[in-house]
Parts: sequence; C-alpha cells; structure tokens
Amino acid sequence: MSRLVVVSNRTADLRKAAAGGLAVAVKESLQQTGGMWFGWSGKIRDAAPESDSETSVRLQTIGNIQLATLDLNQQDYDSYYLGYANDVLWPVFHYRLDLANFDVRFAAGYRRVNQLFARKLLPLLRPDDIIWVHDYHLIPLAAELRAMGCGNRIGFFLHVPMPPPLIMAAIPEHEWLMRSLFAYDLAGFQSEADVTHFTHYVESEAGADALPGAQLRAFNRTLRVGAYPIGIDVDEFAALAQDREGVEMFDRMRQEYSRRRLLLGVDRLDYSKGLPQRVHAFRELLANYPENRNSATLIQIASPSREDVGAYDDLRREMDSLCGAINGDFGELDWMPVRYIHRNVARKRLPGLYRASRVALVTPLRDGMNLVAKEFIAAQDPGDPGVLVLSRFAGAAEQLKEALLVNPYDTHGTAHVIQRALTMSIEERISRHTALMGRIRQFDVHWWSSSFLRDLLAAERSDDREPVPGHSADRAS
Ligand code: GDG
Repeated sequence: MSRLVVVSNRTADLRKAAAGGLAVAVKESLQQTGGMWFGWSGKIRDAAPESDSETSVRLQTIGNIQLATLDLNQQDYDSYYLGYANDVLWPVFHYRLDLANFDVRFAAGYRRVNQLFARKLLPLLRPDDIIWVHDYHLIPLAAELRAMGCGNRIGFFLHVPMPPPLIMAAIPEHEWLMRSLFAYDLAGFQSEADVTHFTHYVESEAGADALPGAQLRAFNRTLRVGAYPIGIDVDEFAALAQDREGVEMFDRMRQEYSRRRLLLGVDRLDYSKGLPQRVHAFRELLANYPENRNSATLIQIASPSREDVGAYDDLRREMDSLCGAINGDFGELDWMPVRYIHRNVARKRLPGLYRASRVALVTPLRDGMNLVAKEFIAAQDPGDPGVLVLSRFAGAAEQLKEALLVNPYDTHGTAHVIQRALTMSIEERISRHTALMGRIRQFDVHWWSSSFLRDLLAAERSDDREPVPGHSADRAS
C-alpha cells in the first residue's frame, strides 16, 4: 500500500493535544493511516540568511507517524511566515484587503521557502508515496516539486476560504499562485462556495474550461476540484466529555453557574473570528433583554495566536477594553457578564465546558469551516442539548443548517437570535441537535480524509509532468 506523506507549514507536537484546526484534524487523520508528516519545526535557526546549506531535516518516529521537520532562518520566517502567509494570504483569503501588506519581499520569501520545502522533501519520497499538501502557506509546493522531477500523486487542501475572483485579484502574484494549483492532481476546498469561487476565477482569468468529473482544464493541465468539508472525530470528542477531567469540568461549571445561563466562545484570538462584534452583540443582549442581567454569562476563551503580527496586538487591546467596559457598565458585586480568558485551555477541559453551556457563539466574520461548532455539538447531552449560534460566513453554515444562523455584522439581529437561543424549548433544542449530530457524524474527520484520498487516487493524471510555467526549472533554463 502507498505511504501517505502529509506536508503542512508546521507539524504538531504528537505528544501534546493540538490547538488550531489544521493540527487537530491532520493529526487525527494521520494517526489512522500512519505515514510521514513533513513541515517546519517552529524553530528559527541562526544562519546566513542566503544559504540553506545547514538546514537539515530531523526525523523522529512517534507511533505510526514519522515526523520530518526543518528549521527556518530569521529572514525566511519574517518574509514567508509573518509576511506572505500571515500579512497577505490570511487577510486576503478572509476578505480583509484593508489589513494586507503587499510588500514584494514577502512574495520572494514565500517562493524561497516553498522551494526549500520541495528540495528537502524530495529525497525523502518513495515513488509510490501519495503526497497531501495543506493550506495557503504551501500553494506553490507541487509546482516546485514537479519542477524538480517529482511524478507522485499530489493533492492540496485549502483550510481557509477561497475568496471571490475580484478579491483574489488584489494579490499582485494572484496569477502565479492560482496557476501553481494546476500542478496538483486534486485541489480540495471546505465548501461548495469555495469551489465556485475558484472555478469562477480560473474561468474568468485563465479561460479555463469545466470538464465532466469535477475537472478544470487550464494552463495545458487538468485539475480535479471538490468540496471536502472537514470534520472532527465525533466519538473521540464525545468520549473526552465522559473522561474524568471532562466530567469534573462539567460539574464545576454547572455548580458555579447553577443560577446562570452560560454562553461560550472558544477561538484563537484572530480578527477573522469576529470577537469584538460578538461582545457588542452580547452587550446589546443585556441592554435589550434585561432579564439576562445578573443571569447570562459569556465565557470567551481566546487562545493566543500569531502574537508577532501587528493586527493581532490591536485586536488584543480592543478585546481587553470591550470586555472591561461591559463588566464595568453591567457587572454586579456577585456577577460579571463576561469572563474573558486570553490563554490556552487544556483540550481535555473543552468538552465539559461545551456541555455546561446553554449557547455556543461561533460567529466568525469569515471562516473556512470552524471546528468549534462541530465540537460543541458533539459534546452536548442529547437529552438536554445547548444551542449553536453560527455565523452564516463560516464554512460550517453550509452543512449545519439546523443551527441558528446569524450575520455577525448585524449586532441587533445577532442579539435577537441569542435571545431566541436562550429561550428555545427543549423539544426544539433536541430536534435541532439530533439533526446536527447526524450530520457531523456522517461527515466526520475520517470521512474527510478518506474521501479526499479516494478522489486523489482516482483523479486522472495531468497529461504532462512538465514544470508549471513560472517555477524553478523554467526560471533556471
Ligand atoms: C483553520 C481554519 C478550519 C481553540 N482554542 C483552544 C483550542 N482550540 C481548538 C478548538 C478547535 C481548533 O482549536 C480551532 O479550530 P477552528 O476550525 O475553529 O479554526 P482555525 O484554527 O482557524 O483553523 C478553520 C480549520 O483550519 C480546519 O480546517 O475549520 O476555518 O481557519 O479544535 O477546539 N484548543 C485548546 N485550547 C484552546 O484554548 N486545547
């Protein structure tokens, strides 16, 4: 049987619980199949910035997974990771052109690190390995590998949203980036909306033809595309809720908040997650529906993320001030409306916390999928489940229609829907939860990886293995 080789910007620490959607899902799917996980170690090495002569790949085997990691130098970290990935692709793919910084040095660093990854990965590959590349950090990786002669099957999955063509076109290198995707055999997206955006982009910008079998033909190549909404390991997560720590957490929260109704948000502290808008909506709930005063409490966990990026610092200050103001304006000696925790919470505690909450607020401004929505559903007591309030701009909204969908920009409307969630009858809660649970069980993380890999194996190979124009080999010639 072929070996699976997963490539992502960073590998996860396999001995610790992962925080962050990609790490959680990739780890769970790779543990099922075994294989190799290749990526950045997370470390920055001191070295002459121009050479990668000392970069060596570290190999480590843990269970059925071989981890292959390399360090980055400071210049590459600054331009590839902080620059192009976090200051160009992340904001643009989340529709935030206002936050993007199109510094040309970033694009050069991005290309350099993708070439570095390709050079270091190639000698580790066996001819029948199946390669699965993850996310926006590594869009040109297959094109670089092909330019070095790699003929393996290579699939790509985008965890973040694919923006509409005119937003994509704001990236100065958009043509190069999107053309690179045609070096893959399969490009997977989170939702049908993402597939549509990509298809419209290549049709309008590159005159692509849509072929039968979910294929696109452009740049002399054929690429299969599809939506593979990522899921969670439902059984594992539900079991975690029954673990000692899960039960203890649940009991503690239920005791502490016995007289109060708990609302919960769990997110990385990221501007795509709509945290200030959520706090504004909660404030409006207290203002417009006074029965919630002294009664509803919002616990917002915002785990630290990308603290080296400026926009995240601004967000942190904004959240500190919004939460302080709401507690100052509405709090009582024995009630604080918002408990804002800017720390990472142990994964084992999350299920108990989800289960003790009456309402989950999952209200990103834009999100590829959002796994918290699915974790919340999985952790509920089916006989007395909580209600999911979900942004229509999360990829998850395409699947989770029985959640209460909101527009997070509409503060008034969101507050109204939260009130509806808080007052929903048990019959309606159970009926919605049963439907949602069925859906996340059917489309769980194992479905996600097996359907992606099945389609990657079945994808018709592009007729040529030639380098995609614009990548190493033809630049060198
Ligand atoms: C990207 C896309 C897509 C969060 N805080 C803590 C913690 N978490 C865990 C959650 C969940 C994961 O991190 C977050 O997953 P999301 O899906 O919400 O978001 P991103 O990190 O932005 O991930 C996203 C995902 O990739 C997968 O494709 O869904 O759209 O943006 O598992 O539970 N875990 C712990 N402590 C925390 O404080 N232990």
